Amino acid sequence: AQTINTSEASYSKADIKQAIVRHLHSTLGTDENKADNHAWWKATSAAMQELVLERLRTTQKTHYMNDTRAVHYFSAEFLMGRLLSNNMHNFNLFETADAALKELGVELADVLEEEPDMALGNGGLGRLAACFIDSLATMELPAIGYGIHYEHGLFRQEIKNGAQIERPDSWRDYGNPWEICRPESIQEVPLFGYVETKYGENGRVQKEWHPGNIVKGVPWDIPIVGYGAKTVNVLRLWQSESSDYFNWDVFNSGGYVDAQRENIQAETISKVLYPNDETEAGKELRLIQQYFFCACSLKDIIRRYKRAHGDDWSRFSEQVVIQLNDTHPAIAIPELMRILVDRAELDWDTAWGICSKTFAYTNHTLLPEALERWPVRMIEKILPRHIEIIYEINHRFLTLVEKKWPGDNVMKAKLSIIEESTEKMVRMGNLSVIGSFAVNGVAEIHSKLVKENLFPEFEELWPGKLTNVTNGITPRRWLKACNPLLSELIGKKIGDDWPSDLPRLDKLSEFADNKTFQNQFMKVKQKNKEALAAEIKHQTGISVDTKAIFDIQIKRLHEYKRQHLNLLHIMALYRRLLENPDYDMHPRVFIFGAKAAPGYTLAKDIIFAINKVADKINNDPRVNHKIKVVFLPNYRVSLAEKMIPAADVSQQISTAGKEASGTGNMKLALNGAVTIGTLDGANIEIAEEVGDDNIFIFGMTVDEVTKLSTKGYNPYDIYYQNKELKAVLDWLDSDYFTPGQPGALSSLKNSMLSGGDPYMCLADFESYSEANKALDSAYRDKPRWAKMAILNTAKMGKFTSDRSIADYVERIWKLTPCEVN
Ligand code: 26Q
Repeated sequence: AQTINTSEASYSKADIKQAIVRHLHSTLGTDENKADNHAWWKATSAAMQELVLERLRTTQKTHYMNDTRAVHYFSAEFLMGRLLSNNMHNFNLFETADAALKELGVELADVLEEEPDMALGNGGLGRLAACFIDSLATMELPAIGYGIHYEHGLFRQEIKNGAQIERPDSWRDYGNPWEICRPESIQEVPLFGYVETKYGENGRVQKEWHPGNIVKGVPWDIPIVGYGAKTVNVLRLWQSESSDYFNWDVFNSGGYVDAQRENIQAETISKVLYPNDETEAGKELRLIQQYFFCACSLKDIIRRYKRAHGDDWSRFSEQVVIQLNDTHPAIAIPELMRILVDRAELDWDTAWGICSKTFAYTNHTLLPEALERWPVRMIEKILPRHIEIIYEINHRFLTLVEKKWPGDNVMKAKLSIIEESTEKMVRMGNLSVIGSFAVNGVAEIHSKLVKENLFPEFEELWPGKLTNVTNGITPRRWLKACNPLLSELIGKKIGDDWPSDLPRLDKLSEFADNKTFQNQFMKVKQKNKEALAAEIKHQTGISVDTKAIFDIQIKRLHEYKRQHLNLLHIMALYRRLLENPDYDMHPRVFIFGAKAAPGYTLAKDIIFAINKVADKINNDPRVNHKIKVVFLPNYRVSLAEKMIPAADVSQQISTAGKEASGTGNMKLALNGAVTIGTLDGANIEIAEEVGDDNIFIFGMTVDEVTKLSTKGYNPYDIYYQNKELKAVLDWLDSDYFTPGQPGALSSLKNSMLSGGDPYMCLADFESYSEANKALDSAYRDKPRWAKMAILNTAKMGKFTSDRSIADYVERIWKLTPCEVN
């Protein structure tokens, strides 16, 4: 029997069987005959968790004994997905568990399907956090993730008559076998109230915040198992609860009913994840969420630091680095200042010295509508002491600006943390840059634009502070676990070390022209396509031809990502086929997965349009089944794991300059999909790795987009020039796709004409159409396509999140690994 490579925690097949059955009996109170798949899942998870917790204890002891410097990854989102299969792979117990369950008459694959996704994130930013904590544990780096224990993760999407319906996500309804509640580490968080100014003996001004409410933060720990299961770190998620003792005062003074009302409020804080990917909503509860988890996490960090160093703050920033995942946790900066100045009674300069050596900030967007700004009035009400501290930080910063650019008030207005609009606003991006020792973008082009367009003056003020760390993905989840057939084939060819050393995949390059290997590689792809075809049939009832090109666009629905450009092209192909039934194209299945923010009307209209066009095309015998269009509902991590291995083509078609990085592009290429994409985000670096022959690049560059906007872009020029495009857009105004409802798709047309086509779909259409033709003929040349697909897998070494983490460690965090034995 197979055993794992850690000494203390080791299971044979017989051990696993025994442990699973033991949990069926004594944890779940059932037995082998009564158990359904859900019970088997719970028992199997509980059996794995025994090993996980063993390694967790060892890791924590080791970190404590070595008093290690650690990174604290602050993120409002962790999009973890399912954990059982990954934990098994990390312990090298997947095959053993599979065999053990078989002997019990149970299919592991069915058991894995029982696990609900942990969908505590919107998309790229949340999934990046999940990949990063996977790499941190794998690389044996001391690290902890801090976030929010949302009761409801990202909404579940249903499609009714083509339109998106949101339903609540209840990932914990039947319990979560991985999380551990830690009541001994509960924290209290003050909110609202007022600030009292006191004068000490030495004339020192003392500020005391009298909160109007105190809420409790209850920590839940999710163990994060590294590959090989040596280090097990934790993800600590805070759940809000009302703080009974505080409300006793109100209770005793006769405010019983009001006290009850406060209690309801407290529990609301961690109730639900905001689904507004890439838009700044400005809601009070969102700010409270952000402060809540930052305050809990900082107290937790300080408690741990004090245990080792007492009241000596001088070593704090040597031991603690806090990475801010976008500006969502930026309120942690004034919160740490408050603790140091008001509580520890350090002088401002000492406190600021510590604070500004502790934080580092990652920017994930240039879109103006996504840059967080909070009304001063709102912060004043919820966090009355923090607004004072923010003003003080700003005052001292503007003194520095005055020294650098004397008399330049335009510069001051631009760099100020406070935006002096009618409604004064706090700019969280500026606060984050000022309060951090390092700032990074997430792909080369994005970081360049952060330096040149978003924060050029900060670059002048603090040369070297702004830098780049290109994103990455964990190959454990995004190849080994999700694509077992390809993983096995790769293993046979180049050995089994690639999951923790992804650049080794380059060894596959020498077989890219090898007929046998090409056949094996494409046979795996074919099998994966058959599995996805079955899933499509099951989910939607649509039959697809698995010999067709599987063309996949999976990501949040947003205009800048241009799902509607993809749709325009599909409609153009459809027209070509109607006009000429012999139109020469390889059959193609266009597959979409996307959630729209519930309040983003046009995004929802695009989902509706995709579904309506799909209905029409899929049921039109005249197109001879050359095109099928599939919208798979409820796109999420576990669905991505089924779609990605089956992709021939990866659609990465954002307007140049708008997609900070993208990470789905990396996952698809790693699994042998060929990209059709713009020179945007990480696509540029993917193109550099695979070479121009193995990717289909189209459209305007960032510079060309800028030039066209400056010159003045008029979509009508293109509309009247391109007959096909005009016909396709006009089609949207008819009732062809929505019988009896003319105009049901008009909002889409309007956005691209009278709306000014803000993301320049029409400008890139022709180039996109040509790239698609090139792709189509490449696919028909079987050896050529096989070579391209192989090279896409082979050349993805750079995009392992292990490399991203190594970059952070070397350039920002300065951590050393801590071996756990
Ligand atoms: C902000 C305010 C209020 C409510 C919600 C939000 C909010 C939530 C999520 C704003 C933005 C997000 C998520 C952003 C995101 O996922 N950005 C993506 O980050 C990826 C990882 O770096 C990049 O690859 C993508 O290019 C970028 O779009």
